Amino acid sequence: MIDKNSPLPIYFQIEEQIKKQIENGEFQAHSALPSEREYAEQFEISRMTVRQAINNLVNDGYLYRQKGRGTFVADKKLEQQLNGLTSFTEDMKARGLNPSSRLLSFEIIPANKKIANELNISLYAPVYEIKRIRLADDVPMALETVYMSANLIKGLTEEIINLSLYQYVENYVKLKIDYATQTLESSIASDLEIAHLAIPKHSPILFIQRNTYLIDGTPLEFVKSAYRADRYKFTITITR
Ligand code: 16G
Repeated sequence: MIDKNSPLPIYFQIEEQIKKQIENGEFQAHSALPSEREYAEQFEISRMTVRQAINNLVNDGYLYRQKGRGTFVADKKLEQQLNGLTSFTEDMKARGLNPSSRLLSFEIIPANKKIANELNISLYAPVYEIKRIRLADDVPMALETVYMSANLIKGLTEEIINLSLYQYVENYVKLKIDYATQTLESSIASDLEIAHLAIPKHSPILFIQRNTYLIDGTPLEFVKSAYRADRYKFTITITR
């Protein structure tokens, strides 16, 4: 399975083979990977080469290491299309996963300069600040902070937030959500994110900001989210 005459480097060939074995289910999530020594003996290559392949797969999130125990197969990342304006609830349901939220805080606060600007409301106008952990099949995926004008969306309750914000806005307040602008940046998890997302210290996260607008151009929400980089990848279709 390793072709020593191929122009492809051997570590790359090993990487591709392990990826294939993960994708076709031969290697199940959380099962132990054969040791470096076993790979080295099987393919008659140096342990250094095996280590390079395994390091790359750890860095790419296919494998994870546990001190003193070895290397294991990671959970597959959730692939999220960035082509449509969907809610967390819709995204998870579309995958057959059960969405849920853990509410960290829910307050009405006066808008500071930044929030007033993002929501196009006056300084100190009342806004909801909603901090939630979003979970898929009870696994924490993201920590989300939503800001929404309390004058625009009336009657928000904890029960509603624990279900779906978009559903409430569309089906009960009867406002039409139209489009959003979104930015994605890489970052390192804060202490709060480490604690709530159950990830190791210094973990990378995907930091997303979304500004969502109604059909008449009114800003509906300003959202800051930290997604687990080990569980998420985003794809987008581009045309020309
Ligand atoms: C997604 C959106 C967030 C929105 C939420 C509504 C991103 C980055 N964020 O998490 O802006 O508030 O969905 O979800 O995609 P809900 O309807 O399930 O409450």
